[in-house]
Amino acid sequence: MGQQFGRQSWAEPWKIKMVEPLRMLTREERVDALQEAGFNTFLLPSEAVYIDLLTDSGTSAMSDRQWAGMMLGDEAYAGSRNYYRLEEAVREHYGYTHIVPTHQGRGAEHLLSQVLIEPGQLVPGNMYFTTTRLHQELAGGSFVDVIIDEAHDPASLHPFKGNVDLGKLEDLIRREGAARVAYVSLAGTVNMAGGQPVSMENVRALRSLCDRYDVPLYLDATRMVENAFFIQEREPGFGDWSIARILKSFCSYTDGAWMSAKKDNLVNIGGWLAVNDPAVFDELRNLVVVYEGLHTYGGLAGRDMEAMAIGISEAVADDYVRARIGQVRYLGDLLTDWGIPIVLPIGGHAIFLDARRFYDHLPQDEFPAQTLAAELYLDSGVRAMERGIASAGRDPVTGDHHRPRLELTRLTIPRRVYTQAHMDVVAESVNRVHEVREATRGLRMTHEPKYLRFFQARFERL
Ligand code: PM9
Repeated sequence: MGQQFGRQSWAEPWKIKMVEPLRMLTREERVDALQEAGFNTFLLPSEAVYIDLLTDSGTSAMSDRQWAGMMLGDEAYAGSRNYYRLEEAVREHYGYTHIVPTHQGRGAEHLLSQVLIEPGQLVPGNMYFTTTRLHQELAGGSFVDVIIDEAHDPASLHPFKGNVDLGKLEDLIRREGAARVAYVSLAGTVNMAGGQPVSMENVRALRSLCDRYDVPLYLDATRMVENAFFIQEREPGFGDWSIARILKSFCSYTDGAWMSAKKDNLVNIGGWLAVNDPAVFDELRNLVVVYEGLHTYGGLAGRDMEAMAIGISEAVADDYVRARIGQVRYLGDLLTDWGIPIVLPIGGHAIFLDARRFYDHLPQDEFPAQTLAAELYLDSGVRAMERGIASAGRDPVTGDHHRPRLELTRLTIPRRVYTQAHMDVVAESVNRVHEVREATRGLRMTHEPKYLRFFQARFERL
């Protein structure tokens, strides 16, 4: 009893109004389904999955307000009122002047890369992301990693492992010349590092450095709300700031942002680009009509933009963000207590299992993280995602595998979808797979697509 004093639990600031039944296949059925899917969890039909932790992208539960908003869709081809609502919501919460809707994040990445990058230019950033880097490369650019070294160490407890190493960036600019740098590509939080945040101090210093060399600074705002939570929690001086205030203040140091609204903005589909420079906006607004749709819908229905506008303001509520990250931590704390190796500190959207330490007998070429995702599915029907050598792809110049230091399997928590009891079931499954780890064999890739191979690659058991 005594231990209960001083304890302060979080609870979701919502209750459940509608449910979707889940079904669990038998082990024999799962063996067949995984074989059919070539040991790639992306190729499993969702009906063969019990608890789906593949991604937090487009998998959120919308609120009753968002569903009501869907009925207010203005499906006019041009000038839908929902576009103006979206514009207003982005201006209010992210603070940028000009907004272009896109069908999802990579649509925005495509347009921004085409507009900002000249062939041969460099794009330094705080760790690569799969689709972001590919669009930078397709536009003729080369990504250069300038994140702090601690980000590549799963055990480092640095509170802001997403920070840019300003020394590395300045050396690059001096060595190559500022004209060769298209822009700095900053993500908050950093997905591939384990959902790790960037501090306000770092973005401020980055802004001054970029100003000194006249280099633009653009933000991947996909999980920036979650980044704001870590600033509030960890950075001196921000404890009594609201998430909304931190978010807007952070964005004010950047020239613009791209967004996969399928994450922080709590919708099943959607994205946007937002910039302050009218000349860049003009080019983006012109290009969007080629690839996405008219500049007032960008590939979305009016109802999608309405749901997004509502999601943007729901997502910055302090109690929502606290419960969101509280749930991720609940799962991570269970696993840590049981001695399972995960990326620390626990990040914003997922628990990243450290597959290198989990399967320390498997070399990286035998895809330990892919193997772990497959084993978890076999054990319990829980679906996870590989974030290691398969996701990293190949160097476009040498053709060799990129070999990231981080070889991770991601248990990604959709927003407002699963309960604490689901987290218990997931943790128990990870523990069972961990107990038999020494007898587990790795995988061999049998089919390798050219772009973003992790989505559609096939594997077989060695
Ligand atoms: N992220 C994820 O599961 C979706 C598919 S995996 C490629 O983590 C960032 C930081 C992302 C992201 C997608 C995108 C692309 C950009 N930046 O999926 O095109 O995490 O909406 O966004 C996924 P879209």
